[in-house]
Amino acid sequence: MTKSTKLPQKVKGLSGSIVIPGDKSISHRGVMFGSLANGTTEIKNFLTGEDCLSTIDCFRKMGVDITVTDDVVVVQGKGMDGLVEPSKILDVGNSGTTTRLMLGILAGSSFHSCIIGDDSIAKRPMNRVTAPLRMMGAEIDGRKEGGFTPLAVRGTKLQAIDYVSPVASAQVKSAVLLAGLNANGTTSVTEPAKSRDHTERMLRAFGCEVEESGLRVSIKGGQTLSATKIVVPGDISSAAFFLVAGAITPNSSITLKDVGMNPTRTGIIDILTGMGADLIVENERTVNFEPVADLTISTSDLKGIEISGEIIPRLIDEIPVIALLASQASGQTVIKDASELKVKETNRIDTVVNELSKLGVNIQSTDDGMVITGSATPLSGGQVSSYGDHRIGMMLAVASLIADGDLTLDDPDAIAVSYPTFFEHLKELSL
Ligand code: SPQ
Repeated sequence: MTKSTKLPQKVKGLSGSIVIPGDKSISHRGVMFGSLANGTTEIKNFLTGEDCLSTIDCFRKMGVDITVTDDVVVVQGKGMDGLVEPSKILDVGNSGTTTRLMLGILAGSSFHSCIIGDDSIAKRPMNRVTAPLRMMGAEIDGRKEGGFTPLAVRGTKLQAIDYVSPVASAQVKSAVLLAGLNANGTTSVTEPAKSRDHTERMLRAFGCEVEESGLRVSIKGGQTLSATKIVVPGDISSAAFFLVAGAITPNSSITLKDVGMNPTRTGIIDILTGMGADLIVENERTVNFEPVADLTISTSDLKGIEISGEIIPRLIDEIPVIALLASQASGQTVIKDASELKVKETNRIDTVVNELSKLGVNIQSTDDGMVITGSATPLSGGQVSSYGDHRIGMMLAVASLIADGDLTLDDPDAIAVSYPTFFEHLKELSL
């Protein structure tokens, strides 16, 4: 493990183009659904970040033959009843998506399994998933009244539920829908706002019927999945770091290719546009079941904005880098309704406010977000930390491009969770 690294020094500008690596959410789901399908699923442009490799490792432990050749993954599906009891503990590493979606699959399996993760996973609440699964009859045990890893799952026959989720969370929705696939009857989930819908789209690509009506999604139990070919679009959450870098670094114009533009994920595009960024969206197309485009962003004069309500689930993972963006905008940016940030890899309200304050940003935390007062704030150097959170690490690396002093980042390896080639791409674009 690298303890700390010197971040790049202030650059003259950013120029050129990069292809954004595969989407993390879609890569996880490709392996999971491919494992449950009948036949061989091929996944191209798979994200070989550590989180998705954890998913592969867990499904291999349940008897699935999965090969990885560069960024092409081939999954030999076992069918809905074909997973086997793992003789080893399923280690999800740092990945909340692996933990929560897999719980939905394991709850209705015919075997016993145990899940463990790293120190960050041990602090993340799993009761948001285990509670509805228990309503379906699931037998799940864990620390602190069953809500935290390590977790033990005794697979059992499940009953459908009509679940009204208190949070807009794709992980909750997906876990309940996946459990619903194995349950008697039709399972529905209603969310307070729409979360990312990759599960719904991909289940359909695997031949499943998924009904949607407003914020309610339903699935009939007993359906089977048929293997398919998937091309994973670039991850807009990874692209976000370069979108912000291009907007705030003087003398910059960069193109990001093959970026996923699923409307449940494009809140960052709306915010950049609303703040006045010079952003061009080109070559819009659909790859498989997901929209994709090329994005060109150039140095921009930005103004502060309020970010709240239904847009929050559409940009929840981008908030750390949006806070940095806001520090370079004129006026105030207020981020509200984002208390979900507290249960991510770190408490992202605290970690963003701590680290940006160290660099001289005028930023205050609130109960459900933060307030940033910008105006091309000059950033100082110093010692900062990712706290083991990939998105905090990458946000700080983007800050280093415009910082006046040298920045040293503690725990930089966390970045490999979602963007193993991040520093290479940064170097490629730097003038
Ligand atoms: O997988 P993990 O650790 O939960 O990753 C994060 C991230 O920043 O990469 C969140 F910390 O992304 C989640 C995202 O916030 C991935 C995800 C998904 O693939 O379904 C959904 C979102 O979480 P949630 O809790 O809102 O459903």
